[in-house]
Amino acid sequence: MPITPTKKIWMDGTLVDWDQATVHVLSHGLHYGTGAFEGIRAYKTPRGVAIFRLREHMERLIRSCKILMMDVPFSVDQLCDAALEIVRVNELDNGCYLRPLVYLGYGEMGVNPLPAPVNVAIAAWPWGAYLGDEGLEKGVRMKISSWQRHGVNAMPTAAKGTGMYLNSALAKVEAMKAGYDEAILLGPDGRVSECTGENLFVVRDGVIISPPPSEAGALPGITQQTIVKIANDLGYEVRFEAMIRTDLYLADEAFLTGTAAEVVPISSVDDRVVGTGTPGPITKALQSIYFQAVRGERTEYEEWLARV
Ligand code: PPE
Repeated sequence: MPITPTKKIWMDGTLVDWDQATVHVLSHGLHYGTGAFEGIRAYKTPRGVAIFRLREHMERLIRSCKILMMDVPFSVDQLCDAALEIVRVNELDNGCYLRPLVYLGYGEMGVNPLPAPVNVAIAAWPWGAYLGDEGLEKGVRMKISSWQRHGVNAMPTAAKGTGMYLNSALAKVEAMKAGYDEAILLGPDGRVSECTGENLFVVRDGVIISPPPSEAGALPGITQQTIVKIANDLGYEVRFEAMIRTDLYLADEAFLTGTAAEVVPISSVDDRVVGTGTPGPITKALQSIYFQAVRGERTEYEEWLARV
């Protein structure tokens, strides 16, 4: 998806012009994937633009960096302030996607990451529906990938590490080239893990189920947690439970969740139609409340919004 340039990018504490926000080609992160990132969305609300679950995202970024032993020279508060500032100075009043990135910079070569400088950047730009407007509305066609999600001792799946996305990119390309919208990855034990940039849920007999992130080797999703809260508030039973691919084929409903993707119905998995093949009632209810929450139309979820 193309990037729409905005005016400024926050880099290590200063605002840099969009076109000047460059790094040296010998930056460590470019060679070895040594970095961690976040994806955050801000939405237009009746009381101005607000960033959704900002603090939770910045806290996860710091946790990712702890796992990867990168000392971030900024606090969660400073990162949150920087994110608010970048939305403000770029006048992104209609909402945007934010991309905080911690990466090992220029000055050291060789795999040992410890001596390399830790750099931080936050960019923001308007970004449309990640899996398309039609996907949001009608659902997406999924394919189980022949690529396996990392085992938890191959890659730290609780971290949103930049290099880990090679695995996602391979799965995404395979699925797209085969004519599908998105891939579902299984872990080394054959259980369902997650998608290339989203967590996954199924609905069966009125119960909402998602693979438990630690066991499934999936990123603990903030949207996943958001959906759990909304579903509980609606009175649904939600379980974190391991699942296998046929659980997807036999689900009444299925959907995926992620900050970029938002809440997207799944219409089929490996050409097996899920439910009726159109978004089911529970998926639609959760999706609609999610959009109301991010857009500041639900007072009970106000605390999730950081006003710019
Ligand atoms: N799993 C993966 C692998 C993942 O990348 C994401 C977010 C999630 C689950 C959902 O997490 P959360 O956003 O906290 O609900 N993927 C981000 C990056 C997407 C991209 O293409 O870049 C995102 O959604 O911003």
